[in-house]
Amino acid sequence: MSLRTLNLGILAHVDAGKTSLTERLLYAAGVIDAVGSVDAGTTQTDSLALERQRGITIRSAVAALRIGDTAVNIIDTPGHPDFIAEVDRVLGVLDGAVLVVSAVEGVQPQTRLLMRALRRLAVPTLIFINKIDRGGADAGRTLAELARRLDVKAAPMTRVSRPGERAAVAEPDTRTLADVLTADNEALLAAYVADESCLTPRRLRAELAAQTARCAVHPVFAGSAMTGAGIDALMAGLTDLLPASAGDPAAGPRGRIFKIERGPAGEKVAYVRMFDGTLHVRDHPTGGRDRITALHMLEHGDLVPRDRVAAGGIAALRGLTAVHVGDAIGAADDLPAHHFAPPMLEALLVPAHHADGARLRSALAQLAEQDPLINVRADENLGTAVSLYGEVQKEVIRATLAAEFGVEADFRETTTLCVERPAGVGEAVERLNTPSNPYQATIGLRVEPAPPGSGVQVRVPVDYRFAPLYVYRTLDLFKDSMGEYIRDALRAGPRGWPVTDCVVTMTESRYSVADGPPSLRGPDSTAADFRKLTPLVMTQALAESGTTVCEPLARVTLDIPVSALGPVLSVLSRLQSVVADQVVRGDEMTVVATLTAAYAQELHRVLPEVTGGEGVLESAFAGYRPVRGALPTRRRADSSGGDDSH
Ligand SMILES: Nc1nc2c(ncn2[C@@H]2O[C@H](COP(=O)(O)OP(=O)(O)OP(=O)(O)O)[C@@H](O)[C@H]2O)c(=O)[nH]1
Ligand SMILES: [Mg+2]
Repeated sequence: MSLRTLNLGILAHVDAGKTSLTERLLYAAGVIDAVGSVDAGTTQTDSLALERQRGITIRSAVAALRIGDTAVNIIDTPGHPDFIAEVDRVLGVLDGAVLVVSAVEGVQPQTRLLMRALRRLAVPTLIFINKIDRGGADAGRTLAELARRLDVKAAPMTRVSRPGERAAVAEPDTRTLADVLTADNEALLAAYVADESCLTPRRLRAELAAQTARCAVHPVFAGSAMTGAGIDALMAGLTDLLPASAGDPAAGPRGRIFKIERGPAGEKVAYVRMFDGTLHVRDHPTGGRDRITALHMLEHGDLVPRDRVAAGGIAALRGLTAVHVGDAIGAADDLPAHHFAPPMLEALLVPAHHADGARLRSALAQLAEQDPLINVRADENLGTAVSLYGEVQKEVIRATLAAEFGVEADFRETTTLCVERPAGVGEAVERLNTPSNPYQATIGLRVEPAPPGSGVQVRVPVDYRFAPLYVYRTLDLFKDSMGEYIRDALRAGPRGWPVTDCVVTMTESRYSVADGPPSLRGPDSTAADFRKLTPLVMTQALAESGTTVCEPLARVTLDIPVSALGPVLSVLSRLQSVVADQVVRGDEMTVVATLTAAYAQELHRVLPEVTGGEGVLESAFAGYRPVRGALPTRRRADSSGGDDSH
């Protein structure tokens, strides 16, 4: 029997029951003998100590099960908005998803955010209305919310009876299916009108799978992860309605690293999803010197050693010491890097004990492999800045540092993460054997502004005669290394913020050797000369171009009772927001406004107060805008403590 593979993401707002559902599916498929509980800290996928203590998922985790002839890799993701980056990394590796919605809390802002991302990426998605056993559960109301607030075409697959009781059941019921499916399919509608009996259950199911695969429809199941109600129908849906992974095992390897963790001996373990081709133990998949020393695949709850992973599969690879989360294997670079907003906050981390500075930096460097947003700045004197989504993430980082690395550290006050854009063109050069140049290298750099949102582009149009190939071995390696030095140098512009939206071109390059012509004769240039000279030249080029400090903007969508409009508008005006839209629907209304990210935080804080707890806020990144008035300079860590006076 040949197995099909389905890489399935479980996504939802915080506490909707993703981990409990994953656990229930593992149980139903016979992978585990007893259902673990989030509350007791005994589930398969909340395996980190901190996750177990807090009953909240922090990192995405993979589990495997088999339903009939389908091998399912389930990726349980965190629901808290602070950990959205974990979801981001997973989105690009999915064949399908289950979006969980609680029958009690209903559709949340995070649910909308996730659904939009799933639809943007065209990930076929089933919806599971969970917690039908809990008091206050109402599957019908939740279904209506799906249509209204998620704006999706839902195909109800089950009917709930005795909601809100432990004995609640969800039974297959597809009476409305024909209506839903014929709505957008003229041919099917015509056939249906001509002869109702032509829509056999089999034909309906096939049509449903086809419409689900192109995200035209989302089948909606209901049930309870806690009691197991509705789980059979959901499992049947996973295999019949979601498309398995395609891909050619004989093609060139293409894959993506979506998770990195440390193994028991502290070794790096990289999880790859293969799209095409096959990777074997002892392959060098990253082009560098790193080799796969061991390869494990998830089977029936265990990681089993294997000698290869083929298209469609997920494997844990050892030996790839230089990989980062998000890296592509082979030509897999056609994915957008980010599906959600970048973090808009940053805080400085300061060791509680002065002597722990170096240990803190090395611990953070390790965490940064697993979480690329942890931003260990190049300059030691600037301290260690961490990009953040919110307060919970701060607590988690502190607790992880203490528990896993034995380093106590505290966050300084959180600030908005600004960026600097070059204000014009700037050019600088440092030449060999000149008094101002302390290093054995010539480097010229030009920095030019590029369109907002374009990030950093580096060009090194240097030919082999001017690259020290005895140091870098190949011209490509030299160009890659220069790119790295330049990007490093751009991590802090004249005002301390990362420089972005620019093109940097290397305009000159020379090296010296002992027997070279007089002007280039001297001690042999080393990699360190190029690495250390780059930031000096970059600083001069940026001083010439000047930079504009820009702050992140948030676009907020507020759902509020009409009666709260007055107080909400007055808060919005105090927070210098620009109101873009107001729509009234009965006694509810939606207000859309744009404001700086710093104020969006404040709005979040005061919203319950001004709306009697009824307001719901959804906030999205809306680009950067030049800061008006006094320019904020990025804080520097002052490890002697206390003094923040610059
Ligand atoms: N009554 C009832 N409780 C449930 C059900 N599913 C989950 N819960 C409870 O809801 C809480 C959250 O469950 P989790 O499975 O951790 O939710 P999650 O979506 O994984 O949460 P995060 O990963 O932190 O976003 C726990 O207390 C569960 O016991 C359900 O079907 N019925
Ligand atoms: Mg969870």
